[in-house]
Amino acid sequence: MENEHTDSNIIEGIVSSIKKAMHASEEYTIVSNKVININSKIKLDLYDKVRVDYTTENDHIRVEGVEIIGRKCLKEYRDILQNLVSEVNIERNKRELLERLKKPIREITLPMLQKMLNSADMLLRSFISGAPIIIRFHGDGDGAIGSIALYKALEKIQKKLFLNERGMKWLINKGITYDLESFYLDSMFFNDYKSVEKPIICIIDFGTNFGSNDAIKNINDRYNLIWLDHHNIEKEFIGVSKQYINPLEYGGTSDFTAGFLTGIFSELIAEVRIENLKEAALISDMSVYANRENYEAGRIATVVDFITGIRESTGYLDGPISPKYLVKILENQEKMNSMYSYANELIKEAIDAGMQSAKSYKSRNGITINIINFEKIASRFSGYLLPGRYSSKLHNKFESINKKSITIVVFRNYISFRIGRSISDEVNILEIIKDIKSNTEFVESGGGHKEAASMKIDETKVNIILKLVLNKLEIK
Ligand SMILES: [Mn+2]
Repeated sequence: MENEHTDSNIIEGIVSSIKKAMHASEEYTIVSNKVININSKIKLDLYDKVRVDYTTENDHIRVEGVEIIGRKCLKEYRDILQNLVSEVNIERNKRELLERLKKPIREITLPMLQKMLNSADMLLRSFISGAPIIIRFHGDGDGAIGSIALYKALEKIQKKLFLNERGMKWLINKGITYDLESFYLDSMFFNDYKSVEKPIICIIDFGTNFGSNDAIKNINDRYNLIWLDHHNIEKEFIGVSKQYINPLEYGGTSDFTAGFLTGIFSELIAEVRIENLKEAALISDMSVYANRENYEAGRIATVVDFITGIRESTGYLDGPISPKYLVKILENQEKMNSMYSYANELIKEAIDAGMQSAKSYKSRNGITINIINFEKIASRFSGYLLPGRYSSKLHNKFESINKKSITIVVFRNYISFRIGRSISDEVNILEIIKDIKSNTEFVESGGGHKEAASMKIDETKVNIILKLVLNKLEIK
């Protein structure tokens, strides 16, 4: 029986992905001139050609019947997928992107472009055909903003090509490694699927260190990895491969941040205008390319820093942090205003407190070193302002007094360093960290960029380590 709000439709296409289910009916992705996700009680196999009768009612799709009309339709599948991918038109997106890019970003982007295009094509094929995808982004402003950019791009494609929603997994990564435990969780998720295209793990803004090596070894070629990062590449790190994209490999510096890089990647994938987001990523990570005059981008950076910084236990957030959640907040002016002013207030108070409690040292060549114990400050600000994030903001303040400043923030077993740009070459903090690490037993790990670095230490040895650092900075 027809009712006037219901549309009856038929679609014929090829099964490209299966989500196994123990007791319920399995879920299938069918590609045709559009993509549809359905549940079916009849068991289907990959490359089956099927005819699906469905009705739509207020955007909701209900399957009325499924019939298998062909088997092993490999060639047809390939043609259909190719058509769908062509509809996205990466080439046109690339041309338009290149028209917008200016020096010096353009010079760094050009040599990375081929790798980005290959990755974009790979991601699109898996995305469109329903292969499982996990996107892990670093839980700071830069990483989270990168995830928003990619989310917007994929959402745009979904709206264009899909008849109903396409699920995927977005995970915030608080740590800086892609470890074995994460990999096991990811492969468990993938195990529920059978798909023509490979599952994809996409990593944004973290993981470039030897702690990720074990996971990388385990990935082998069952899964595709797309990796967008801008951290220093340790010699021991084995992850530099086909789809590992890092501006540092192409004459760029970490100022070309991962959120910004993911923004450009997203612009290749879909026609999205995300200038403010890209700029916000630069601001959030204190990049030299940041344009601090861009008020809207500054607001985004502050609010995303705030959201990713507060402890979930404070109850301030009403959902887990995902790009979908972040977009909802960014699009709500009222929420933005209140979070923005609250975050700014906290920053101001915390910075005042830090300036008052800092221990200052002066080197012979005019460098001021300020050491702050973050413990007391942290407890007063509900977990927002992680030590790293805090160091950057506090350091800006110290730099406005003396350009030649070093800010050292200590928080339990963690020390964060910020070095003024004008002195970062002569100071070489990465060398100092490496030295202390190889000459003592007190350093668990350390690294970063030459203007922003950190180390994890044996907490009971913090005073010895600070003394060694001061020594190396020629302060007795
Ligand atoms: Mn970053």
